[in-house]
Amino acid sequence: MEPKNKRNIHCSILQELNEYREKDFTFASGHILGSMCTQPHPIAKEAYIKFLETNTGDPELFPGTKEIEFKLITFISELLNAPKTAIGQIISGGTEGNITAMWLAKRLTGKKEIILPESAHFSFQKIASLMDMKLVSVPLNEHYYVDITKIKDKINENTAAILGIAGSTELGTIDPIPELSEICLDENLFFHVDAAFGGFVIPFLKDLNFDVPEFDFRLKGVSTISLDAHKMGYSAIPLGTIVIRDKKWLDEISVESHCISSRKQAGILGTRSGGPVAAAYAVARYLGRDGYRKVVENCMNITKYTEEKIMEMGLTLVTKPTMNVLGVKMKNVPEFVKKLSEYGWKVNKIDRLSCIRIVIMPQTTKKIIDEFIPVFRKTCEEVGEL
Ligand code: 0PR
Repeated sequence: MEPKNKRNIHCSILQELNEYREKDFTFASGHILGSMCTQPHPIAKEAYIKFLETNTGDPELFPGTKEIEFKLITFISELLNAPKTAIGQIISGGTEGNITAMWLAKRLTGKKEIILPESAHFSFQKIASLMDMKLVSVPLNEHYYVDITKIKDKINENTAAILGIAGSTELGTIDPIPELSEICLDENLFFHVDAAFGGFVIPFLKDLNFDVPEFDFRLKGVSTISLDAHKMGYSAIPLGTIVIRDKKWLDEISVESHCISSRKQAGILGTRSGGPVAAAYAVARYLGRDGYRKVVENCMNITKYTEEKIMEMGLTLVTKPTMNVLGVKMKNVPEFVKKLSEYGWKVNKIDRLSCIRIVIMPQTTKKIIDEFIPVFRKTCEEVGEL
């Protein structure tokens, strides 16, 4: 039993935490409509708490957690059709995925230039700064994915890697990964696919017969793929993964570890919570491929519905949605977003494209969209968008 004075402190701390939490937006309200993260599936929450104290950085203490990690990596590797030679790593998310891939590319090639689409996630700017690498940007075509005809001109003797994006941050578009893979095979270049968002979408769009390109290890030129369970994997933050085509490459980003049970430690992080690992594994076990397919099908149906409602209003999209991301053109993005926020709804600003981003995540229902659309219209009228 807690002593009485401690019980009072306990209550007042929880009260204080509640007050802070009330300032936050919640996924449960449905009013977060621009984020690429999600309300975790209920089983994720149970699993997370159960594994709160575990550390996947110390497998001697937590061999059970390590086994779960292995099973999660196996699930992801199968999803990506990884070869037997491949190895997966649990990481914190898409930023670490990109950093790890470029670290590997730099170590394997000894070179420093990254050829990347204009739509690359801003984590590449961190990479340039952290690892003293040079970003060589390639423009997009009219469909808002990389203009494949502009890639070859950029390749030179300093090229360390090419990046392809399978589900862009801004619009959810997919670069021509098969063509990029061919170029990388021909030129013997390292090819990283950033599927942080799209990795849990594209395989299921394929199952649902959507016309989307191949993006995984069946393409022989693909070297690494990163994919986040805390985005469309319906799980809790932080949980990303990176799968590497050849396990031997891991030596390039491993160090000797003298004070923990495993001889070597690979990658960036040391101590890592097993909570998110258990959460992502529980969701993957619970949903399986069929469950994820249904989630994606539902998100795509609601995306279509939202698109229709937006078009009926007389607004235009930047491009037809490839996946569950909509870019809606606005004349004055900051003013619109500010006003909408005052009404309690959140979408994201994409200044570069003069649009707002709406992402239809697993918790977004048709009912939420029906509540949102009248507020959206009113806001547009008030700020002069309509
Ligand atoms: N690669 C791609 C294609 C991404 O879209 C993102 C994040 C990353 C890498 C980096 O992932 P981490 O943030 O997990 O390291 N894209 C989202 C974005 O910038 C991240 C995000 C998620 C932002 C939820 C806001 C939010 O509420 O929009």
